[in-house]
Formats: sequence, C-alpha cells, structure tokens
Amino acid sequence: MDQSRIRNVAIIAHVDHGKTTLVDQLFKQSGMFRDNQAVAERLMDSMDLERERGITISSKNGSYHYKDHWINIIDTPGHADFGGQVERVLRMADGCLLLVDAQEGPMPQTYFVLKKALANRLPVIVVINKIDKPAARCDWTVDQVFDLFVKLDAPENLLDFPVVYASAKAGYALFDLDGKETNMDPISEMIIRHIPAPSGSADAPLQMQVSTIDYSPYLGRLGIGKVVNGTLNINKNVAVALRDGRIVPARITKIFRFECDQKVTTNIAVAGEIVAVAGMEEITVGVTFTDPDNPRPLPLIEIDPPTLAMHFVPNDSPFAGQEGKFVTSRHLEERLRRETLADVALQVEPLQKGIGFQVSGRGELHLSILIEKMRREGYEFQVTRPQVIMKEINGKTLEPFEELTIDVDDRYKGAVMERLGDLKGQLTDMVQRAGMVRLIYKIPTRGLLGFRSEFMTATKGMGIMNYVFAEYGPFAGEIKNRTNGVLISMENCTTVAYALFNLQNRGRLFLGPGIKIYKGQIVGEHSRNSDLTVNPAKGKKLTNMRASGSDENVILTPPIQMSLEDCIAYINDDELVEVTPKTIRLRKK
Ligand SMILES: Nc1nc2c(ncn2[C@@H]2O[C@H](COP(=O)(O)OP(=O)(O)OP(=O)(O)O)[C@@H](O)[C@H]2O)c(=O)[nH]1
Ligand SMILES: [Mg+2]
Repeated sequence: MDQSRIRNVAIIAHVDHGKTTLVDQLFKQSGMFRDNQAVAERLMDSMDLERERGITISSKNGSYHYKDHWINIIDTPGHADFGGQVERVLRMADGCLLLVDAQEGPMPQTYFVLKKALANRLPVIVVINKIDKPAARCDWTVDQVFDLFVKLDAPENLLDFPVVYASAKAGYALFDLDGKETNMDPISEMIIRHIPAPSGSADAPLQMQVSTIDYSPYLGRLGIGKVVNGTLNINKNVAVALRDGRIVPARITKIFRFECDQKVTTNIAVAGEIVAVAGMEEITVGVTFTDPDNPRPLPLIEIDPPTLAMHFVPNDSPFAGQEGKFVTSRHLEERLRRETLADVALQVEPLQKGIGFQVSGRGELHLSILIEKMRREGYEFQVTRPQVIMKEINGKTLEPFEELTIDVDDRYKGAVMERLGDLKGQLTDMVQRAGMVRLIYKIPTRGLLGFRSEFMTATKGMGIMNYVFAEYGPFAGEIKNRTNGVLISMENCTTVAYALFNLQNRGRLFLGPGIKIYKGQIVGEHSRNSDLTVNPAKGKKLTNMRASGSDENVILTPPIQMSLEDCIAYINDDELVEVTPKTIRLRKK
C-alpha cells in the first residue's frame, strides 16, 4: 500500500454530537455497500449494549476509500466514563476530526478530548455538526471552539484550525455555510489536505503498539494498532515488548486490515497501516510488536487514574448459585483480570479483608457497563456502593471533583440549584438564554453518585447534565446522597398483593406480587429515614367475612423500576446489589 495515500483519523467529540452517524455517512457515500444492501443505522455501534443505549461504549476501527486514498477511521466514545479509550486510541491517529454540535457548542467532554488531541500534537479539523437543527448557531460555536483552543494553550499553528460544517444525519458537509448541500466530500477533502500521511518508514525496525483489544471467537484475542515503523509479515519472527519491560518472542498467525466495518486478512502490513493481529493469547493494551534483532518498544500510553471503586464479591445471599453459571471467586478473578488486559483504565486488586476484589474505574457508567456485560455472560456476584478514591497528600485528605454542566428550563433552576447545594456543589458560572439556563458547578464526585436519575425526575426528563473530572481538591465534608431508610423483608417468602398494598403506606415498593424474596432483601424505600423490617407475605386474616379472591382485587401502585445503575447509586454502605443473569436484587449485608 502506498503510504502517502493513507490517512489515520480519530473522530472525537462530546457524547451524542454525532460521531458514529458521521462514520455511517462516510462509509455509505464511499460506495462500499451494494446499492440494495441493508445497512444498520450507527453501524459501528455493533455491541448489544451500544444498540440498546444508543451510545458508543468501545472505540472501533474502520476505513473507507476516497478517490485514491485509504482513510482509516477510529470512532471513539463520547461519554466521559470511557475517556480512557480516547486517550489510548489517539496513538493510532495522525489527526482528528473534532465534532461539535452546532446548537450546544463545546461541552465538557469536548474540552477533555481536545486536550488529549493537543497533548498528542495531532492536527485537528473542527466539524460543526447538526447544522440542520433549527436552533443551530454556527458562528457562535466556532468562536466557542476557538476560545477552547486558547484556554488549552494550543500552539499558534493549531489556532488557525480548519472548519467544515455538516449535517451527518442528512449526509452533507459544507466548506462555507452558504455552499450547496450535496454530499460529505468536503470532509474527506479536508482530511486529505490537512491531516498528514503517516510518517514512519517501512524499512526501519518493526514497531507496532497495541491500542485496542478485540476478540474473535475463532482466533481469540486480537491486538489492534498502527504499524508505526517497519513491516509486519506473518512469516517473519517478531518479539513483543511487554508492559513490564520483558521482551519475548512471538508469532503472528493472522493480520487483518479494516475495510469498512469488516476485517480482511492480509499477509503483510507496512508502516502507517492500522491492523489487527492474532497469535498471542496474553496480549494487552500497550505492548509493542518489534524486531527481535533490534527491539524498540514504544513508550507506554499514559492513562488518567481511576476515581471510583467498588467491591465485587461472590454471591452469598440465600439465593446464591441458583441463576448464574459462573459464581465462584475464582471465576470472578479470571474474568476481571481478562477485562484489565483490554481496559487499562480499569484496576483490579484482591480485597485485603475477606473474599472478593476492589474494581476501580472512571465512573458509575464505566463500572456498571462492566457489571452488565458480566451478568449477560452468565456471572453471578454482588457489588457494594461505589466509593470515590481519596488521596492523602501532606496529611490532608483530597477527593476528586467534577465539572458539572447543566442545561435546564428556567423554571427548574431553583430546585436543581437547591439540591446541588446540598451535594456540596459550588456554582462557578451561569448563563441565561431564551428561557434556558446553563449552570456550571464544581462538585465532589461523591455528590454526583446517583444524581442523574434524581435530576431527570426533577426536570421531567428535559434537563441535560454532563460532567468531566476536574481535579483533586480538599475533602468537602459529609454528603447525604440518600435520606430515606429502606423496607426489609423479615423472612423468605413470596410477596402477596394484599401485604404489599398495606406496605404502600410505609413507603415506595421496588417489587410487585408473586415474587420470591428472602430474609434481608430490600423490598422498598421507607418514607422515613430509618429502616423498617416488614412482612410482604402477610395475607388477609381469614375471617368469615373474607370474600373469595379479594387478594387479587387490591390495586397496587406499580413498583419503582430500578435499572442496574439506579441500584448501584441507591445502596448505602451496609447494603449490596446482588447481580445474576436473571435478576438484580438489593439486600442488607
Ligand atoms: N439533527 C441532527 N441530528 C444528528 C446529526 N448527527 C447525529 N444526529 C443525532 O444525534 C444522536 C447521536 O448520534 P451518534 O452518532 O450516536 O453520536 P455519537 O457522537 O456517536 O455518540 P457517542 O458515541 O455516544 O458519544 C442520534 O440521535 C443522531 O441521529 C445531525 O447532523 N443533525
Ligand atoms: Mg458514537
């Protein structure tokens, strides 16, 4: 492959600003699909969980042809919890497309990803996306992006960034706002013009660093990365420089290129190409494939430290072992270790006290997605309330703070501000525009645990909130995330409608009738701040007055549906979430 015709581009942005949709259009318009081929929307969001939630969770590689160029695309997740992926995949890129929503303007994660791109000295093309929105304000957005570059101390030559306007959804891009809406070519043209071809040499000693791990049911683990220098050849011996500094011989059994969203085998890959390689089961992010006669490991990728930790422990509830396939501590350990090989932003350590593991990550979503993945694979275990990771510096306790950005209708401002005050948030900025208000807070990460669902309820689902790690600061004092106690079952039983009906006076219930529960299981929230032991199976007294079937006739308020994230955010320190492939339960320790 002619190296001067390769472009390696990462697409970065805040969550939902349209990265994956943009990739769809670039692929479609490159003519790589047959005319009648059914192509899924947000094609690159191929994991089940990504489709269900409508967000990108793992970054992915793909490519398309434009004129006589081969453009490798790296689609990245925009959610702050997955920022670790952006940090490492930027190593594969020679430039970035920074997407910014034309209505929202730059958001916290825009700042984060741009900072990472600038740290890697990558040229950036700014794409103002969603210009079809009626409330789009393109010039304002460009100004805001410029301010962001300045705030991040971008070098002079990058301040003059190229701008292109787009509607990824409608499939067109424009050099100028008054241009004609035809297709996405302006973006591809910009890529070819402003992003350099990869600079390595095909004749130099081999260097290819693994940035992402993929899994194939036939070939096992695959390492994905850019061949920075040299040539990869299946028949040649290579060495692997491991993360701990050791250099061991390795054999590559297969090499793949990315074509569109597929992998295609090849026998050889030269400097500048992005490929996936198979052959090494123990491969991890950060290792370098290199020349055995002249090994040159690339420096390890620096990753921001985790801010949140939870305990994963084997299930010891009365219902333990009934629903899961993998239930022992050994199973947990093996699975968690495997995850850390692929996700370097995750840390796993055995617990000092008792059986189980401390799992640390970047946020609630980072950890809850892992739990959900494991549960779907057949694992059964329990998790504790997430704890933020504190630091001791010079005898002072420091805790992580986030920058929180909130956009709400004016009328919800009061309620939101009051609650954020309780959670030790400090208002740092407030901008009002057309009945909406944007509030910017600095707030302890602790305060944000579980805040999202509270916020959604308080703003009737109309508010937008985003946060990004800001810094470690002095401990802000005690925060009460939950003020209510819970209703706890006093025995192993099956819930009865009549009993639940009576319990409704005591609080809000989490489950309906006919469900098997155990002693110590949490069945609802008490309306007071203390816990209450209750009997959810107590039937109506059998008297002569009893009309037959009366139990079925009571009308219950529908129970509160809690997602896994809600449960994790809800529990207190003396409580656990029990996770199995079939059920999620809350219980007292
Ligand atoms: N109006 C409009 N909507 C768009 C445009 N591009 C994307 N969207 C919509 O924005 C939403 C998010 O799009 P995605 O492509 O999933 O965004 P993303 O940046 O990949 O999101 P994450 O990967 O989760 O960070 C979807 O509902 C898209 O249909 C656009 O140009 N105009
Ligand atoms: Mg996406």
